[in-house]
Amino acid sequence: MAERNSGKITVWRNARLATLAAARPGLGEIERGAVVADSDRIVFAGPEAEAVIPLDAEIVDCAGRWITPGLIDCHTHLVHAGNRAHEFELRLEGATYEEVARAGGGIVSSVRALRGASETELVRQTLPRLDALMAEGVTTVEVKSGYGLDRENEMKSLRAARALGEARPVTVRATFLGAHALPPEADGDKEAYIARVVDEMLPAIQAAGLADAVDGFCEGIAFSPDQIARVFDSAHALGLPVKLHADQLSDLGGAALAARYGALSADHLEYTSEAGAAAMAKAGTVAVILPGAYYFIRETKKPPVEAFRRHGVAMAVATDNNPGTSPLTSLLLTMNMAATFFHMTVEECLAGVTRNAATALGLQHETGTLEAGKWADLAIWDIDRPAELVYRMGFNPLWKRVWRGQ
Ligand code: DI6
Ligand code: FE
Repeated sequence: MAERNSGKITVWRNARLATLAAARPGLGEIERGAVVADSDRIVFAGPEAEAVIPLDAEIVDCAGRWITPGLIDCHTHLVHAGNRAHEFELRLEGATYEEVARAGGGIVSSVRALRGASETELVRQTLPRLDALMAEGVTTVEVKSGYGLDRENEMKSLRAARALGEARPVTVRATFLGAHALPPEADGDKEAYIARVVDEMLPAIQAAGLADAVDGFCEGIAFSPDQIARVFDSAHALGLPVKLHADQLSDLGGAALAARYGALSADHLEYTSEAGAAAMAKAGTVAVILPGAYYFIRETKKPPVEAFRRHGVAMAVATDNNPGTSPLTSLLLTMNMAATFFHMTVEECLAGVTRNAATALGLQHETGTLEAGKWADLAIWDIDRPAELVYRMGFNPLWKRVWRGQ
């Protein structure tokens, strides 16, 4: 902290804190608490009686409201064009997600729409979704590519993701998901497409500084563990961390594959085995639970939350916002689903959209808890107890959102 420019001091006082600090039990609750920020960083979060408050500080009286860390949506496909309401109607008539995908709908129809949209148009269509997340206290959001599926359009998607962070006061982490689906022009040749991901797309994206991580979709309808391993090998060679859509529709050993590569996270995980959970625990790979997709495709197999607990795997919770399987832009509702469907506790849900979500993005030293040294990313809520954030459905009690002290 020696390097810090001492700037504007802001104090949020007369508050109750859920710090989510790992060293404290439970939610790390502090009654009569205060948060002090110097410019964009927290310098104190604790009992108000212990806070050092300079005379010229800006004071915000929170009148007993609760402060949590700003929320983090650590898995989204927020940048996409158009929507798939028509496909939804087909599914209501009985078609399954896999049937729609095999019949040329699904992800590929979103690829056509994205290729037809300019970067400006993509940003324009995405901002309302980002605004909906931010209105519920989101201060960090991960955004994947994966609807471009060629170099030019994947780079356009990632530039659009970066542009979101310029257009709004929010931290954006961009993830390259070239290995998401096979584009129509690949004519069924997955090997040749993976070679393009590795030889053409990844190096260009890395050179342009457009990606913070690399993701893949390991699934029968997408790519095999061997194909994903090739993508991960080159990601690592370029110094990029990896994540994986693993075991969503079947168990191909995706969780263990992610763990083998020291992945930041493995996501979905409905079909993950006990061995997969154990491997993730050993690697410190975060389990990202995505109840929106589970709900929307009417999955019945639940992720092995109990095994994750037993093995000590950190769990995050995210919207998976995407046009095909999770057109969801509420992290509060997502927590309610995680609790109701998967029996995650209030503490697990809240840690899942703060501390553990930060770890799933490699940002655990910057955000995700109310602790000195972290960015001053706060959500201030008009509630009497933190459980209300998980309990309600379709109600937003956010009072103020603070991103990097503002
Ligand atoms: N798993 C999903 O649920 C989404 N992508 C993925 O890898 C689906 C994306 C889509 O259908 O557009
Ligand atoms: Fe996803």
